[in-house]
Parts: sequence; structure tokens; C-alpha cells
Amino acid sequence: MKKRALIIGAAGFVGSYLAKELLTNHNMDVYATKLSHEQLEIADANIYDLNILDKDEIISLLYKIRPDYIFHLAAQSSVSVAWKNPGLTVDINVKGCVNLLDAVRELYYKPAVLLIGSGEEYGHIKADEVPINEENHLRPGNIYAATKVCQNMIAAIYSQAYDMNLIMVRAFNHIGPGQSPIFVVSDFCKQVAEIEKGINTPTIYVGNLEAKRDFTDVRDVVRAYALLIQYGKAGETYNVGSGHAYAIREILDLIVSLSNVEIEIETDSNKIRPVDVPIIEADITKLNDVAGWSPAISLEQTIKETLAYWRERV
Ligand code: A2R
Repeated sequence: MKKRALIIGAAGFVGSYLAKELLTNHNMDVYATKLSHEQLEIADANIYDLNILDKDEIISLLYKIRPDYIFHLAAQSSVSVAWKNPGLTVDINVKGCVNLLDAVRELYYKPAVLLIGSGEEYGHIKADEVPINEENHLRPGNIYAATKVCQNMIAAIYSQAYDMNLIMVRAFNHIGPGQSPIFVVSDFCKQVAEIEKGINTPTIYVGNLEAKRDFTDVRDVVRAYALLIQYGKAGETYNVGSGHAYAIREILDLIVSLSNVEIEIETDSNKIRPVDVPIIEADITKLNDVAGWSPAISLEQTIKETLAYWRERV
């Protein structure tokens, strides 16, 4: 029998990539949810409306679909939006997650649930802690990160207290074609494409360029998710990243070098966050050990494709 996979919050950046991975490489039946105002079409997937703030809605959907695997992607996933709207971020990322866990707990069988956290959970990392493994202290430096720490802790408690098959991920920055331009790589690629088309003046507006982050192509990320939900251990947390941190400046230089127009760089104070963490880089040994996963798509390849995506759209 084909396994049934439910992707909650599939209208975001990751959802469609994950659906494609499950359909093509894992031969699963795919069910996906979106908010009622969102648009979502995925070939060969069944789409439902679901707001995770409504626990009854979750319960009735779970009874209807009876998924073997549940990927919980629904989140308020922007760090900058979290600064501006912390209450909403806590509601969706913490209360929404608890609603899902409670709904799963009430089922008569035990699906595997993959909960997506963030590399931001580690927060203020010390120089000798890089690359960061899953046992590291968590010192979240922003509201978004704090909600994901909370999700991770609650899931670890549910997993043990109620013997549930919950697997937690700390995903580091993922990038690729289709990502919202509120995220840095997509933002830079969009700005370059606009400059090339003459829509914008030849200046890129940037925030903190010295921060170092661990970037992974979204297609590598979803490959890890599909493996972790099948082979990850209940109650355990796994880093998902490339294992290499790049300064935002290096990324910007690479993007600008792929363009044939002259571009100036200028700092925009709106893009500087109240608290920034200098370096985040993943130790991916645990993921590699349990799933045999390592990234396959290079940073340059992802950036070229993201730039091509924006060149077609602006
Ligand atoms: O905020 P929207 O309108 O873009 O909708 C997001 C959706 N979402 C919800 N779904 C159900 N009930 C809610 N109350 C609710 N609030 C928001 O979850 C969006 O369609 C989806 C999450 O997609 P993204 O924000 O694009 O995240 P992405 O990049 O797909 O990352 C998936 C996961 C998230 O947990 C991130 O925190 C983590 O990976 O890095």
C-alpha cells in the first residue's frame, strides 16, 4: 500500500518542492494544506484548506486523510515579521504546533510527524561552538527563533510523555527559485534582475553583510525531510544544513558577478535587524549518520537558478 503524506502549510516556499520529492522519489500519495486565502496547485496532490489555529479543523482533516506521515511546515517564518508582530508569530508557531500535536495524540494510530524548526534556535553561538551540533546550548536571539525553540521543547515532551513518533528538524537557511524576496538571497537576485531590466536604479540596498549563514538548496532540504520522517528516531532533533557558512557579502559578490551591469551597494537601515547573530553553521553528522544525506546542489547553481527565476518574472 502506498504511504499517505500530509504536508501542512504547503503554500509556502518549501511545500511544493516537498510534494514533488514525495511524489517522484518516494511514491507516496500526497495531501497538502493551505490557508483559505492562499493559492496552491500541485499536480497529483490533493489540496485542503486548513488553519492550524483551529484544532477541530485539524482533527477532522486527520480523520479524513489518515496520513502515515505529517510534515508540519505551517509557520510565520520571517524573522523580521516576528519583530513587528510577535503575538501572531507565537500564536502560529507555538499554539498552532500544540494544536497539531494534540490532534495527533487523539488519533487511534501513530503517524510520524516531522516538525520543522530552525538553525536560528541556536542564536548567540560562541566561536568554539561552530559547527553547531544538536546538543549545543540554545540562546535564541529573536522572537521567531524563540518560538521554534518552544516548538522543539514541547515536541520533545509530547514524544516522551505520550510515546508519539515526533521527529524534529533544525533547518538552516534554505534558498532556491520561488522564495519570497523578504529573504536575503531571493531579495538580492530580484534587485539585480530589476536593475538589469532598467526598472530600478543600479543600487542594491543591503542589511548586515558580515553575518555568516549556512545556505542549502531547498531541493536538498526536502530530500532530507523525506528521509528523516522515515528513518529519523522519535524524540530526536536533526540539523539540516550544508555544513558550510558563507558571509552575506560573499553571496552578494557572487550574485553581482553573475550580472553584466554595474551595481552599487548601499546600506538600508530598515534591513538591519535589532539583534543579529554573527555566525550560524551546522554540524550535519547526525543527519548524515541516520539518513546517509549530504547536500548535492552547489551554492552557485542555486543562485544561478534563483537569478534566472527573477529574470523571467520582473
Ligand atoms: O503566512 P502565509 O500566508 O504565507 O502562510 C503560511 C502558512 N501559515 C499557516 N498555515 C496554516 N495555519 C496558519 N495559521 C498559518 N499561518 C501561516 O504556512 C505559509 O503558506 C506556510 C509556511 O510557509 P513559508 O512561510 O513560506 O515557510 P517555508 O519557507 O515554506 O518554510 C517551512 C518551514 C517553516 O516552519 C519555517 O519556519 C521553517 O520551515 O524554516
